[in-house]
Amino acid sequence: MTNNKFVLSWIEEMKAMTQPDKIVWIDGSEAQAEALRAEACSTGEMIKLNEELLPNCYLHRTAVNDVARVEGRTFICTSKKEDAGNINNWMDPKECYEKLGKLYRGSMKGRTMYVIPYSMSIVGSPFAKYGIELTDSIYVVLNMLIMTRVGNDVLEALGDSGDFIKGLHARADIDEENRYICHFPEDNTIWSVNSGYGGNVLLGKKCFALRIASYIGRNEGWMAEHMLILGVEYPDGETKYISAAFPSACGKTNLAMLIPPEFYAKKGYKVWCVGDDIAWIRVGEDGRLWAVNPENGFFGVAPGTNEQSNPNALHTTMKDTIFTNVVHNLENNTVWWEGLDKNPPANAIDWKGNKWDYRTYNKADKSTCGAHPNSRFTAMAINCPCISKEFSNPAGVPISAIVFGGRRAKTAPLVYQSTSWQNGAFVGSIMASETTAAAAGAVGVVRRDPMAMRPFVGYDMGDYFAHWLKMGTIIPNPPKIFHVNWFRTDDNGNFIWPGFGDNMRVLMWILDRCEGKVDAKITPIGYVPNVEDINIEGLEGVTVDTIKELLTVDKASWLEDVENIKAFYAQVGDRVPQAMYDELAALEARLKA
Ligand code: GTP
Ligand code: SPV
Ligand code: MN
Repeated sequence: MTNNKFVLSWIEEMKAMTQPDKIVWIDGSEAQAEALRAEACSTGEMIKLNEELLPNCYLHRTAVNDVARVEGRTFICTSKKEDAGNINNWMDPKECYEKLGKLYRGSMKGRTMYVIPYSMSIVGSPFAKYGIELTDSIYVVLNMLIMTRVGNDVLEALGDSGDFIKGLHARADIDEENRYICHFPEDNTIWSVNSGYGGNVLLGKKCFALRIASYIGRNEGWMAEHMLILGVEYPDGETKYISAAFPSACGKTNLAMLIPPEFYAKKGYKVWCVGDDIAWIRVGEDGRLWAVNPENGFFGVAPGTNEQSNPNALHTTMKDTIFTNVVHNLENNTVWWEGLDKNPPANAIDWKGNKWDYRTYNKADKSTCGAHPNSRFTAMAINCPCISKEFSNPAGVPISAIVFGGRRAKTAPLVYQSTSWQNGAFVGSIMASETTAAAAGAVGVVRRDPMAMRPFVGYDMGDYFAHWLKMGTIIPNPPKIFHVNWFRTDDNGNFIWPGFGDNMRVLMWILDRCEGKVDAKITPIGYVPNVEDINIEGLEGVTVDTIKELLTVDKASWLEDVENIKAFYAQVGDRVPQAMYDELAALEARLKA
């Protein structure tokens, strides 16, 4: 496969520790993938779905205790604790290697170790970074084949170099008490053990493309962000690109694939998806920021995905897809999840593998769901009806606007614009959002989630803020920075803004602002639209008064937020840049004026 001595000696070392019966190199061929699918079906690890209705689609169920990322068990192992910072969990690298070494020892006895050479971004492109994941899970292999670019060409591109990310994953006993997701940014190494779930085990994704890449990007002068990338094509054919950072399960996939409301569609506007979760961003030769999506597929939230909310995502999953923890519809051997349609199958198996009677479903009690709230689909980007023609462009796309957003029932207005790059970085740093089922733990609790990166920064959060500020000084022509909130609720807890495709109405205000085509009102938090500038043509139930309500900036609740931000900055610690404190003080002063 390769003569690369860095690769071979590392694999020998990992083999000696985990003791697999055999080693299989993944070459990226369809024949090998097909054989692995067949093997996974023969052991029950995967279930083949209806070939006519869902060609080449499979269902997988994880262990009941293993359904989401585990932030409490995720560690950044730098030699100095302060380099990981206060927001991350830290373990001494030596101690961590020893501790996990014991868990890995002999864990692959009787099993096969798969060697997955993969690339984040187009193989051979200037943006590309390579990794090798060793795993004893066929499910991981098949997911990585969709989510990344896998195969021999990666080994060829790597050549004799030792510049690759060494990922080791072992299922071991899927023991929650001994589950660890550990990153060694100084060694380009990731060790994951005792999980079989998504972000814990598809090591190219959060572990590499965000945690390790953010560390590399800080050292090299670029950014790895938890952002979607989309293009808005105007009737004259010109396309403008937006990247947006929302926390997990807060709407990136949905926004990235949105269908324009009829008002815009009729005029010839189109929206194209470049990426739905991760962006690697650099300063281009023209002085603008350029972004690529380093992934090759989507690991998207299933519940709530339907013909109305996100038809593009739904159509993407109609072939070549792996579904995880959704309902198995035994009537026609397909899948179902809450919010797919109003016809739950009568004869069905729930995500835990038990017979499921939809009549027992009670919206208020998540434990009665047929699909897990964090059930997901793994689907190929090229199967997406609205995939951008720039998806595979190694140069990426130029970014006109950066958008931050969270899930806030109150406080944050529908949209506002920062007043400068520095102020925009501050707006990102004070982001907050209600927690979701994407990570283990309580759901619906507001927490600060700077730039939607709280779980994903591979170094000190204060240094990360400083990196954002520094980027501002090296981008001659920076994008404008905005903040949105689709999730404001009324007194009954209902979302006020219709969201989904109608979010385009807000994107158009944002793009108009970038071109200086529309005025705005200055408030203590930044620029807010004049009410009449959010287009509501054809929107049922939304009036100018609704928009007015969505755009209100309530000083009292913002002042409460300021206190919360102060506490959060104190928690981040002494590396929070002075400029962020200056921005915070200025915000407080404006709110009190
Ligand atoms: P990760 O893959 O976890 O990083 O999440 P994501 O940000 O891609 O989230 P996704 O787009 O899958 O959205 C998750 C949830 O948010 C789903 O339940 C959606 O139905 C809901 N959602 C997305 N967009 C909107 C919106 O505009 N309004 C409302 N009310 N809900 C939305
Ligand atoms: C997220 O939680 O932000 C995800 C899903 O995108 S996972 O890959 O599991 O992290
Ligand atoms: Mn994500």
